[in-house]
Amino acid sequence: MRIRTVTVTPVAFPDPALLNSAGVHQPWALRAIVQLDCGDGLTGLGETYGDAAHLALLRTVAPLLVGLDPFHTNELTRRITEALGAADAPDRHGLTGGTGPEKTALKVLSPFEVACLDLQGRITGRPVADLLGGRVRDEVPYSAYLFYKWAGHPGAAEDDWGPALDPDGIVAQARRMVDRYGFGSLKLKGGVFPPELEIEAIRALRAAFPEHPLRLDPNAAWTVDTSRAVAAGTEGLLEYLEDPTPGIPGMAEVARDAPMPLATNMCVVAPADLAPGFGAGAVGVVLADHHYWGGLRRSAELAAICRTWGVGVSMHSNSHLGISLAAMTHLGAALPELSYAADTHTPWQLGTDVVAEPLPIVDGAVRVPEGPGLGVELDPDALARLHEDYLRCGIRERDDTAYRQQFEPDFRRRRPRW
Ligand code: GKR
Ligand code: MG
Repeated sequence: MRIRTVTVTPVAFPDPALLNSAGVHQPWALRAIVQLDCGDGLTGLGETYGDAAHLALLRTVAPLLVGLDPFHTNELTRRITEALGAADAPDRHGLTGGTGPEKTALKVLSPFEVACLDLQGRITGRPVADLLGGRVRDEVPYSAYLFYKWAGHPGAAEDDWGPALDPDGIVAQARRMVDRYGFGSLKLKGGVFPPELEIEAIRALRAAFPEHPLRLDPNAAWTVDTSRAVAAGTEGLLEYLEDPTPGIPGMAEVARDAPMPLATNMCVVAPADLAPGFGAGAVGVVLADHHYWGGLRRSAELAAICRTWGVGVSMHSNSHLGISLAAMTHLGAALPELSYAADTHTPWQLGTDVVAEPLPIVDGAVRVPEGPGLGVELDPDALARLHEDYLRCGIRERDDTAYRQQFEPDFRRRRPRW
């Protein structure tokens, strides 16, 4: 069984005006869909970022994978890392930390590794979770991902979720997320308003949802001193505080007397960060993300390293579609170390997807598919439509800062800001 064709298709899907420390989400989010075709109706699926520089690297390596045995992921890795050499494709938004050739190669590897695992599952008739050591849970819990947001994109109609610009708006958004999807924990994307206002929102969430674990993630918008003050001011309210301040040294300073663990998807984001980050005691939780940790098996390795260091594991997400949700769910099912509900942007995609039957979120969790591979099928018409949207939307790179500056020319991305 060999890979005969490799297809990389950029897609775009509507994204609401969600605010963060970098700016605001553009009207379209980009992804790339990878298909590895082995003939005989066997196609493996992967999903990754769709930004132009990343897409160019995916396209550079794609032809080199023809002829590869989908079970030989070591050879897959060798071909990709050799071909990329010192290539680097930094993200403009910086919301997943620094970059470099190692992280870039792992980002490029990821969707192909996932697609190989999907193929392996389809060939052997086993779900991907089985290829990762077998499920330790039948359902993977996800948390509601709350965002401050504008009512709609400027110049467009108000979207289905409406505005959320104060504690009442955030509580209303949370109520709707919990009613609709049954989420059992809540994460607020902060770094948008001065920290006192975000603490108020956390207090309002606590009052409205006394039993729900809460998290706050300002994406490194605060100085060490501000982070310390917020950590002290939210004592007893948060299960973790995520990336309050930039960099390992700053995080380590905050962690020293924070009453809750600090979590990260910004300062420990590549293998080279593990020893310095853990050695400095900078984080108590890593948000694994298979999209930049090199795929599902390497994310499982990351979780094992976290276990060795006594560091907890959660899961990070950016705007994504149903192939990624399926991959995250199989990974989450097979990770004994997953100690927190995973993040997902799924509700913000408003039902748009490239898979025929997206996995539903019920009672705050996704049931692990029983079928072979990832357990989701591509909808070719939807793929074609979303590719057309990509061609038409004019966006080729995620840039939350530049988009926000179109409406607030004085807006600057500053980390830290407060
Ligand atoms: O979607 O705006 C967003 C988030 O801020 C995302 O880009 C972050 O990478 O979800 C992420 C996080 O936890 O930092
Ligand atoms: Mg984060």
